Amino acid sequence: MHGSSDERTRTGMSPEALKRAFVDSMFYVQARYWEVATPHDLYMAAAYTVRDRMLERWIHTAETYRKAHARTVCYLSAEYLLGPQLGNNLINLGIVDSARQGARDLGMDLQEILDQEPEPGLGNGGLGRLAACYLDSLATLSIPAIGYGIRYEHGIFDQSIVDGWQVEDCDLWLTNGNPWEIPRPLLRFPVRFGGHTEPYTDEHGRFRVRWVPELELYGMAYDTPILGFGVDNTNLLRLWHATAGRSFDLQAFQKGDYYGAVNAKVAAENITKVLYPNDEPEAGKELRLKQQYFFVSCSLQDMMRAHLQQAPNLEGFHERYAAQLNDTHPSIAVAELMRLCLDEHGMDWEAAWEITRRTFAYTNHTLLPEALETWPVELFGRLLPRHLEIIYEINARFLDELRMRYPFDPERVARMSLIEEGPVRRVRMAHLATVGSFAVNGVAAIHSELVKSTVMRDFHELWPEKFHNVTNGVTPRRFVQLSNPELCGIVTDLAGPGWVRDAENLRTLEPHADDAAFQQRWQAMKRAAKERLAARIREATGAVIDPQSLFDIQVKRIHEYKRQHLNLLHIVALYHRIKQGADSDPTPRTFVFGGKAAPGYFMAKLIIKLIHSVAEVINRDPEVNERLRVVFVPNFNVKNAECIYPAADLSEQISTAGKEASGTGNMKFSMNGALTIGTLDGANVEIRHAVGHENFFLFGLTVSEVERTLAEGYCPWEIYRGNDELREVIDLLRSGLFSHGDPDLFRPLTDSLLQHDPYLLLADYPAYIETQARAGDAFRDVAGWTRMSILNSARTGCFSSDRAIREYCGKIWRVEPMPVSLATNDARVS
Ligand code: Z57
Repeated sequence: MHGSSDERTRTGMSPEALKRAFVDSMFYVQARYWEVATPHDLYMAAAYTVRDRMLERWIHTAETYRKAHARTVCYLSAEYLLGPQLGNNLINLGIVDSARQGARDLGMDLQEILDQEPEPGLGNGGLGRLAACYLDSLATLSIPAIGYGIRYEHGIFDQSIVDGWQVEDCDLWLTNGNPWEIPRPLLRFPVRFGGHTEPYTDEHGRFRVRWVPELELYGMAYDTPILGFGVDNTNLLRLWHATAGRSFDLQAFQKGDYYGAVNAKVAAENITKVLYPNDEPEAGKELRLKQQYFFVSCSLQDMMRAHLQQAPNLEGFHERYAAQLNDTHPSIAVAELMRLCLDEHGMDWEAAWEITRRTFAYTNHTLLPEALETWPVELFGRLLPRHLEIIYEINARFLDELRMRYPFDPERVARMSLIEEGPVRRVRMAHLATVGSFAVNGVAAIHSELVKSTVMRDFHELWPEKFHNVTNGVTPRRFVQLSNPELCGIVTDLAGPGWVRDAENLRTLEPHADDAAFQQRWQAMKRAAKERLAARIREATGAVIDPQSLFDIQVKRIHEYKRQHLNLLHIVALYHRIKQGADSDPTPRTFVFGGKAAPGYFMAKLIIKLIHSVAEVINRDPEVNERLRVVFVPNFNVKNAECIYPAADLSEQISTAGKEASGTGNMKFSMNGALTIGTLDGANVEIRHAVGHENFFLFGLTVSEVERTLAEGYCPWEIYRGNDELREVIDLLRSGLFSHGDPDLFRPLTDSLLQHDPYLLLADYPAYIETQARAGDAFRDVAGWTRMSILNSARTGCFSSDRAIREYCGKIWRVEPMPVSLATNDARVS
């Protein structure tokens, strides 16, 4: 009802209204009464209270978009690393204070309630978290958008540490119920696998193909509302859950093979069981391809259904939708949209291809050759015979074009083919995505240039206008406002609350960088965050760290190219100097590590063991541990991350130049006032440019120097021989000092460094050590450091995901905001 006061509205936002709704939810949703309610019950009641307020916005948003036939962005991603929802939803609704007050009135602590929430970890690392930041910004910018993905029953594994080794435990995020999702049992689409194809002639005498699948299952939708910040727009995240069909296995059922059918049912439901835990994937897992096709097919069918509710045919499909492929994981969509148009909707090839090519855009997130997805033709054809045919046809037409264009260059034509020829023929998914899209983008300026000059070079020469850059971004709602309340308070006092929507307003900090009183407030902010992290680390590991020391932090997936072991070489060098009584960096430091290793990645797991082994020796040694501490935060996830970024003084972004596509943790750190020690890689380049070269600790080879070094026959052994300290450090690792006398434990790591060193740690070692020393010195100049810290926050507003989404909207999607206002909503219930 218009004009109804907040007190009378069922979904009011005052502490009184929230309390009443909370008590109601406790009773009617949780079916609990006060005396027996567990902390988890309190969380659930709070979540349902908040959800009610989201639902009215969500329904109104859906109605507004539908009535306007709004052009809609569909973000297709196999991963969404959302992190806990309750705190973020309170922020985006603007009711944190109300909720805190309401909780207090009822004798509860809001933080304790927030801590109850398990983390929806439906992603591995950067790519999945990026998708989550983009959902936040799409809603905040009032862009009609749907996120499509997979409702994994088990997200990324929980990491625990036993004797210094990573142990994986199954993630159980759904076991206590998920209050944020709405199951849609009636919103189901069939998805087929296997079998064969048959030609036939349709009623118009046209040649057609029929796919006779072996297996049919269903995808069922689970919907999660995604609030915008400070707007009423609330978008949809639709995740698909696999269930068996009624006659689960056509073959088995006809034969009356009941147990065979039961097996098929189990196999069907396995598709959405678990997230593959590799950040840069190992290839060739059949179930992984099934997952990809499964969610893509459901999503495209859903888009078509919605489109055909409002349009007579599919002609305008690409005007209604822009579908973004988040890496190649959903790139089978190109073949699936063709199949749906051709086989299910009777279109001819040219019309289907026109729609397909104008619907998709593709984001590349890596140049690592081992991470570029390809599928063996044999496996592909067995699972998706019709799609393989379609891909062959796309390829045949594409290669004809290429031969016309490059008649004397058959090698180029072979390089560009969708099929890699060789002992095992493979489908190249990046080529499929590029040929089937109207735009291709990289995720940082340097990365986009490398995409054009290396992996996609031939394609860039053919279609230069197709290639773009959109530098990644991160949401300031979660990674500043929610994670760092003190910083939020400082900026809000200067700039007003609007900066959270317009992060460029962080610039209002800049004129205060040298103001003594302001610097004190800034230091108090850092200090509070460091104390929170210290308390959490103590709780999680028992380790005691000193908030006065320089917090030098590297948190990210463990990978050789990210060079956590370069960081370790520096730590061991500092240790070695102290033990030798040599003059050494007098700045007390706490080195913090965190990150998961892919379960099958031996070297990454050995790096985790080495971190713990070095920590054990250093932290126990009274001669050293006043100046150095080393800790590993187990189970790095969004929840832990929120506590870590604000506490950092120094952010380690030390990948080999050319290997990290962008990085996004680098942005979260510098927004929170950490200085970066980093290479000219990924978004580091742009961060350094934005904050000013004098406020960034740069070291290391550039991309072209890396290339040259490798081309000239890089010999790490010679660097080892020529650098006394480096040699002593590596010899210490090989001495058994860090492995209870076992000289072999870390041999795979040291051997790799001395023999090949593919990520050039030794080449970058001297510069890294020297730059670390400068950082240590700079930290002792408190005013100077504080100034640099303030300038890092002040100048990194451009790394807001709002900026990134604006660029996608303008350059790639050509979609406009459609603001939604609840004030005009008649459906609101009193
Ligand atoms: C992933 O997290 C990233 C790339 C991949 O190819 C896969 Br698979 C997973 C990361 C990059 O490594 C980061 O550099 C980048 O910031 C992030 O994706 C988001 O673009």
